[in-house]
Amino acid sequence: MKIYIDGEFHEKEHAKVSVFDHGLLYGDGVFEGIRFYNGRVFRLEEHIDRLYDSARAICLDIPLDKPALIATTIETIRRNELRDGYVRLVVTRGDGDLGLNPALCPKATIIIIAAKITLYPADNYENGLMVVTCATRRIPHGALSPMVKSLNYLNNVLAKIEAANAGAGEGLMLNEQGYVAECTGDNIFLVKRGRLFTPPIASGALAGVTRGVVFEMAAEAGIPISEPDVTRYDLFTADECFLTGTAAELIPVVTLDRRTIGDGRPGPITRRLMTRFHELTQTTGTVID
Ligand code: PXG
Repeated sequence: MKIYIDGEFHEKEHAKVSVFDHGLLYGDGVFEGIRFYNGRVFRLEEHIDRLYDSARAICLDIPLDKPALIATTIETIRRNELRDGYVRLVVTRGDGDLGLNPALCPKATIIIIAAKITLYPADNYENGLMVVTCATRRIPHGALSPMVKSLNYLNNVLAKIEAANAGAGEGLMLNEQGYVAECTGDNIFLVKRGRLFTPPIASGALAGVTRGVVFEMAAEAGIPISEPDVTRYDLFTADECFLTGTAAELIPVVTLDRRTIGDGRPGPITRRLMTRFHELTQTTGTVID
């Protein structure tokens, strides 16, 4: 395994950063998770754009420009001789001292890891996932923008623990007002009477790249899609429900808080979008070699 850190490639056992890196000390940094399929990186530029937006929002200068970071990401995948997998980009505030002042960190650290990905079990795609509502709320805009894909994932981690303790595959996170925001690492959609709905970004949902692909697929298929405030009532009474994310792709949800959604089976619109998504991942994206 060849891991990129600040201009050099290291074997896994030598790929290390300082204990004074503010990514470790304060969760001060941003990241992206990107998939590549069949020798092509899926939606690479959208992920890179989101990474630079996340960095801008936390006053972090990424010491490479976008074309250079794109080239380095592709080079990392190439050096690992992978055609299908997952690439993680991490940009931390860099090496500093024990104070939280980021001005004492002269240069951001860039880390790129390309790896194979462990997926949700196939059964979840065929028969659907169980989701439970978590007591842990999504971070409010006034504390840290939920738009920023930052290294502060502790509230999502705690929500994930709640979901796992309840025996569920994912946890639903509400915002401070009690509206549905998203899951711990995925966006959420519902289908009602042939229409698609997903919470607005203002709800606290991350502007997921996969979420954006669903909007494109819905337009292409002539399925109406909108972003109203969503409540648990809307999910309990939905015909279909699914999650979207780079890791999960599109995955059907069949129960929320152990209550059956629709007929308890992955629905026809969900299945149709899953099929189209797989076509897109296999045939589009930035070619690796
Ligand atoms: N919400 C949150 C909070 C996320 O972290 C998504 C939604 C979906 O966004 P994308 O752009 O991926 O469609 C995410 C993304 C992991 C992992 O290792 C998590 C994500 C992406 C890749 C890997 O758990 N989260």
